[in-house]
Amino acid sequence: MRADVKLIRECLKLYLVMGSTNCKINALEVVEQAIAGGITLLQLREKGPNALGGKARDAFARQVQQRCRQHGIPLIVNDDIEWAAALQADGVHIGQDDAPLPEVRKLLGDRIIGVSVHNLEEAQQAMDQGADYLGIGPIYATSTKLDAQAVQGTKLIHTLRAQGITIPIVGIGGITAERAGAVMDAGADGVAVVSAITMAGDVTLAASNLLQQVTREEDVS
Ligand code: TZP
Ligand code: MG
Repeated sequence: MRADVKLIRECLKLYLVMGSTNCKINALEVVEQAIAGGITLLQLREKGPNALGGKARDAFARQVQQRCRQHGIPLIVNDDIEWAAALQADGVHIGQDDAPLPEVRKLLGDRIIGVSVHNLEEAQQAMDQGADYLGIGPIYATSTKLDAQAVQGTKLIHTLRAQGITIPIVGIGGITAERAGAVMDAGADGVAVVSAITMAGDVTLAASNLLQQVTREEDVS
């Protein structure tokens, strides 16, 4: 059975995207400390120079998965659909240059499929094809993804909501605790971050500060 939309919205609140090369300290320690701080979803994005490959990548993923499972946090794999299937990950996140969504759906069945989109047409298509959520970014300047597209602020999220894109949305790119509120106010269900958590001096505190910002409204209502 496909994951419930409400559940996906909950999971997207504080979405940690990370790989071993994004961390200052041991990556598994980052995972543990981020979980302690309250992350709600984790994407393994093991790419770029010095990224792990082969057996080392598998072993790392299994260790991350074990920690996620222990705490009921779904694990999403970036790009690599076969790897996601082999790991029995909870889902995959694909970009516009990856395999087409209908093909990915065939391979992964009911697992979570997130799609990066950069305009209304891409968003509409992903929604029509049954994406579970949309990733929008970079919202702010980022030095984590070197080939990121132009910074777009929160405008596209506002536009997508105004144009009837109703499925869950997560913003990504340069998001910090100070900026998270603006992303939520634009209509996102959550924020996806790399460096604000992985490079923090206190990973647990950084995650819990972010979580506080994305659950702000719930506290007052
Ligand atoms: N996609 C768009 S921006 C980005 C990705 C993977 C990197 C975000 O990293 P950071 O450190 O949160 O700016
Ligand atoms: Mg990709």
